[in-house]
Amino acid sequence: MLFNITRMLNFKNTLLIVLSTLFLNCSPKKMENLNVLFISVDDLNDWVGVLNGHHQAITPNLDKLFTTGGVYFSNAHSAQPVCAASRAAILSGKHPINSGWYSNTSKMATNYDEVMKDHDMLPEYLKNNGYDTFAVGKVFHSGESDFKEHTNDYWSEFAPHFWNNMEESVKKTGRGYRGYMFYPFPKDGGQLVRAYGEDTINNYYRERNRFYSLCGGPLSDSEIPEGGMYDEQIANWAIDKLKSKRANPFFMAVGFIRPHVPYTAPQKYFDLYDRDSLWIPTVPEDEMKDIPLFGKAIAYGWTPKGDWEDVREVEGFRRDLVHSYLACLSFVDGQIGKVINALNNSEYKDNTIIVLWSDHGQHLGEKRHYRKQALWEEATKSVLYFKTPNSDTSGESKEPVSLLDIYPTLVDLLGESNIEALDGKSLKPQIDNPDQIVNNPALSVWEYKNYAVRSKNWRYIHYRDGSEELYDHTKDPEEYNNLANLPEYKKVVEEHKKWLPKTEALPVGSKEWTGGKYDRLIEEWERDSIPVWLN
Ligand SMILES: [Ca+2]
Ligand SMILES: [Ca+2]
Repeated sequence: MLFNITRMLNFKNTLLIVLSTLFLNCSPKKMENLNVLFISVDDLNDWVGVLNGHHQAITPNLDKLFTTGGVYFSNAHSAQPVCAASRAAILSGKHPINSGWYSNTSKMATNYDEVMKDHDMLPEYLKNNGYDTFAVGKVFHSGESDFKEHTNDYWSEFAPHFWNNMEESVKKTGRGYRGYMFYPFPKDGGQLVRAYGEDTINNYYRERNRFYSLCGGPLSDSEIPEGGMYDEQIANWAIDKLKSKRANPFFMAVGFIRPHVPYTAPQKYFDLYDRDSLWIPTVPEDEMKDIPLFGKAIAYGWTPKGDWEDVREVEGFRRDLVHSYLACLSFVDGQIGKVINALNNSEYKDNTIIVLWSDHGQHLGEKRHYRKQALWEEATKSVLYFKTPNSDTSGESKEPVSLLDIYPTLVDLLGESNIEALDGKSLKPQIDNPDQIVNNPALSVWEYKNYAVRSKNWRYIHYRDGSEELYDHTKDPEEYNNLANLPEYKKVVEEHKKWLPKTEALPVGSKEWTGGKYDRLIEEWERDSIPVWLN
């Protein structure tokens, strides 16, 4: 009897071994057990020391990270230069032209299954491959998810929204601006509140809640939430996680919120700079003369008289904004430094991939425009950095790349090749050799059917009314001179036109295109007159 049982067990074991061998042979290659530290920074443009967008920027932690191993991409561009759509593109791996997830994202969830049918969101993909996945801060636009039904498919654990427990005194200055995650506002609400007065702001806010968020200033200790700035709390949560022992590899998304407007940070970061000697980006007097009407409508912005005009009318406002943005940058650089130091002091130091990205850039008055939401260099250009323990190359890749490439790159670095469903391309060739030539321009879209194609040396813009811009980055990195209508550049325009999409998804939730805010603004200008400052 005993003999028989042993024989049966042996048979069962043999069967199991045969079956599992068969199974292993059929299954894809096992993912490498590397951890991933996935850091995002909201609205960070190239005013990072090593990227040289502003020569006075103080960002020692980012500079050190970018220049001591790994590859930074100095020509990386957002698929759609606004928070929610850019992040949805990065995390889904789908370009807005294929998902329909453009700037109006309230309906994004309605075609989720259609967009995601062949694949998972990045954290979900890793979770399904044995990873512990963590999120803290602004990863998707709303934090851990913009798709509430799917949140638990993405994350093993996500941090609480620290801003939910905001003190009344901190709430008071912001007047209900969007998500509380962007608080605190400056003491009296900011420069536009001062300029227009409380009543105007409160009345106007009902229609246009982005009105007064364009502001900045230092915060004293009493104006900062009790647990610290939200980015400090985000860094602390991530640092705690890095101290824990894990059986599984982890993917940790750490989403910093500054330097998003309002540009506020603790006073000490403002004190790093001499306000009066700061370089302010040059805007030529005739800058807008060669910009098509559609571009002018985009430049107009959100405030009552238009961002540029409102900023110009308040004494010292533009200098305040530049100073405040730089202070926010140094502040968030400090938080990033803390997390990187924690990683380097942890047991995960040598088996963790670091990815760092911003969702798009930021205008500080260039093209008479502020914030993002445009197709010029300042808006689409982002920050992107990869470091992997499997490669000891380091340096700068100057090839144009898209933030859409993040998902396929990570999958590739982890040893998988199943990336057909994704719209981006793996950047592993450039990570292995930063001098690798790729010749694959980045395509950005702003709202529906307005495109920028960024090749190595050119930016070509094509608005949905057919008007165009072309800039030669070898001679004109500030994009002052639009060459699109000059006959000698016809060939360059034609070459870049080939990269425009042949088809594009309608904005999700719409059955036909009936025009948008810019079309209506242009109609209004054609009826009355265009603001003088845009001529
Ligand atoms: Ca953003
Ligand atoms: Ca110009």
